[in-house]
Amino acid sequence: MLKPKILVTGAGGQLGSELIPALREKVGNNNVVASDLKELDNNQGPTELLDILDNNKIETVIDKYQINEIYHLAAILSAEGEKNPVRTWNINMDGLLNIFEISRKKGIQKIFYPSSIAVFGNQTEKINTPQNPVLIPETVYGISKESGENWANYYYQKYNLDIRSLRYPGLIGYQSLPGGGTTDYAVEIFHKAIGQQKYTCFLNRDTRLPMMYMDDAIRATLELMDAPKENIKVRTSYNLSGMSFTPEEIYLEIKKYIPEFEIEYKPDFRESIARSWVESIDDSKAREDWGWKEVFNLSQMTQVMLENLR
Ligand code: NAD
Ligand code: AKB
Repeated sequence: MLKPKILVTGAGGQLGSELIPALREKVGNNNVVASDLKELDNNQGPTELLDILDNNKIETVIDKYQINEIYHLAAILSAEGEKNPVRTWNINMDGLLNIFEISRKKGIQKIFYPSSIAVFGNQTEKINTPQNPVLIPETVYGISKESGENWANYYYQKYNLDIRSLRYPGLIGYQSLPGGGTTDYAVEIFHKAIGQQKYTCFLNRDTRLPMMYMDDAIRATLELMDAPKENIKVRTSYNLSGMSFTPEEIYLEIKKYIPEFEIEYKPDFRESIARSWVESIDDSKAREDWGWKEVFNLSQMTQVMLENLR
């Protein structure tokens, strides 16, 4: 096995901003190239301006740094994606196929592809959703993630390309802001609780969604990527579970620390996206195959978020 030389696409987003330091801590600053469409405010290691639709530039960057692992994070998320479905499809799908095809040709050793609970739809079992349920997603983002999972499986079966994937729940962390998703409310609510002490929520009070604290998500990613190849039995994408809660439940948890905090509910188009997803996830395959176990529940996460944001 070569020493990892990692390229991260979409590195300036909510996940990338926290994954980059974790990867650099693990393999060394200079062995992780952070790339994005936008300029990155990052001087701990190499950075590149990289549009994932630009094949030539992807190849140039891979050659320049002798990349052998890719974390392909760049995508348009659920809510933002609905504003321009065709553009979302192009970025999410053409970008992904560019990465898979170039990786195959250049012999990249490992690829991480983040999928999402957005692959689930109204016909999916809502409670304790199994690994292989009916997948008929309602958003273009969900359609692209579900198709991406099948492409990942295809490239593994046909070319033995070692692509590993997680269906992340909504991610919540204090170091970065979310970028156009339906679960964004669960980050915004902390910022508003500390700032204005009042929050207008775009989901209904009782809309329950799977969520995960960022530290758990980063650890899951690193553990999946470190697992021996023969342990990775799911080549579409692993179900992954942390916690599940409603807007009212997280509000009441925050209110324990900030009693004057108030919330009102004004659901918009994101409510129907959230309702099409599921409430809780059965991630027993991830637990069996590579030993996944979450650490953070709602009360632990709330405490850490408030401590750090203050
Ligand atoms: P984000 O929207 O915060 O960041 C995405 C990044 O991609 C942005 O920095 C953006 O500039 C970049 N980007 C967009 N178009 C690009 C292009 N053409 N070329 C290069 N870069 C481009 O998203 P995130 O929350 O950091 O998510 C990262 C990945 O994780 C995505 O694939 C997303 O689907 C997945 N995911 C995230 C969550 C979550 O809750 N954050 C949950 C499930 C899955
Ligand atoms: C979104 O809400 O779109 C993302 C996700 C769950 O994929 N946070």
